[in-house]
Amino acid sequence: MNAAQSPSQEQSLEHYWMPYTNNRAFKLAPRMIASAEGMYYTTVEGKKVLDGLATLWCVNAGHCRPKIVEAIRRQAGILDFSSSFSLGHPLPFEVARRVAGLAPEGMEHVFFVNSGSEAVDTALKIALAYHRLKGEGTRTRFIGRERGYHGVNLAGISVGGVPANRKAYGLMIPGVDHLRHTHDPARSAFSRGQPAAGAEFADELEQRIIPLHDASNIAAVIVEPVSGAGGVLIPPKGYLERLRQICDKHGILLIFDEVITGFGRLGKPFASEYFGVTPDLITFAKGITSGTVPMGGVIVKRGIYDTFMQAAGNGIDFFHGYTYSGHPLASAAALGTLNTYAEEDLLTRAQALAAEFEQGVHAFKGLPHVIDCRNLGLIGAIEFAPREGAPGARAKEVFEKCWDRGVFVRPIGDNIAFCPPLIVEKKHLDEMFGVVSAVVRELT
Ligand code: PXG
Repeated sequence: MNAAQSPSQEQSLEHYWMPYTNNRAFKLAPRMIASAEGMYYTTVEGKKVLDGLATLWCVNAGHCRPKIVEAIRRQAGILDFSSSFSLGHPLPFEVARRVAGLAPEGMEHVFFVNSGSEAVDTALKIALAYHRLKGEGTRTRFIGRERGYHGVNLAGISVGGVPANRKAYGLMIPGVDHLRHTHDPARSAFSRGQPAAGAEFADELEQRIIPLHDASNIAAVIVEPVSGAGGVLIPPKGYLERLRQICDKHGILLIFDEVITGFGRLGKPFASEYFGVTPDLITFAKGITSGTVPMGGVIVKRGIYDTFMQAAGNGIDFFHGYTYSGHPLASAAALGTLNTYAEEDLLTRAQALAAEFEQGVHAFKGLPHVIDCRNLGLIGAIEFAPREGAPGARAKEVFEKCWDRGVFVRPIGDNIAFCPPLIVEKKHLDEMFGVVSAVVRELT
């Protein structure tokens, strides 16, 4: 342990304003990680902690995997940085080719960014510019969904539907409406996999939103195929299909935010393939590098890309990009990650483990205060009845006690979310669910 890591040196923790954190509480009692390997972290005190959330839904290949580490190391000494603005280097071209190969048929072009938030804002800008190029410049509105999480940039929180992420920021971007979320415990609590009821939630798009705004003013609908940070909400059977039909009928683009579901979470490279529903744009991040180096992107359908190319004449086709789009280290990390996924069949591994995982999630049914269990592929959640006067307190308590007992899971409101790295084995699932259920049994 070096001085900078020492939790005893309170002063040294003062300067870092940590994101999405109770800074005061953390700095009084830091949870500090020193290293990680495979499924486990090691804390600065030397305690091993099982990573039940792929850290923040991203470390799909597990921690410090040798080929990924080596790819990043090697690249740092070959080409540290070169921009993608009218210059190029080979790696992001190769990553784009590989990602397009994993994407649904017809989605062939990839724009790189550095995070999920940037991917979302990029996708929304592509949608606006596309309609304008097609002579439909009135299509400027976006439709998001309650409890949707699309990152933290201004457009992302505007289409997002997590109240706490929005309330401090006033108007955000104008012209946004939201579909209702699909969580329906009265009909669908304890559904195994996709709930049978609720496809009709998609009809709100055609019955309320399109009549209100007129399709000619709507650019795109953006949803997570499975919403993650909003509490792990599994789409009802037929719901995504119906959204696709309605968007097609009205010339509205459909964006799937696959920042969490991309790269194997449901046992296919993308959730789009799992559900058999092809959107017009896919946003991704996290799993592309298994969390090792920041990278994200937007995959677009051929026709959208072609529209930009045809309209541009001799000039720049899209006035958008980040200094670090297609960064060499991120690209090397992505190739190392994609190679690891391919060699270990990790992008389909969730299929083999889904039944075991489902058993583990649904074994919470009947434990104190548990009012729902949800799962699909290797993502799931249990939900508690809120404690009187203290919503979220039960999940927070479960999170804290599990951490103390060596398992990391995420509290989201009154939910505990599970999203293990895709290298997870039965013994890890047993350990994770075993510790969490022991803690849940003690809940008051
Ligand atoms: N879209 C989705 C679907 C996400 O889950 C983002 C966009 C934004 O990605 P970046 O890389 O900009 O963070 C995300 C990120 C949580 C939590 O509370 C979830 C995310 C990030 C941080 C916390 O579970 N998801």
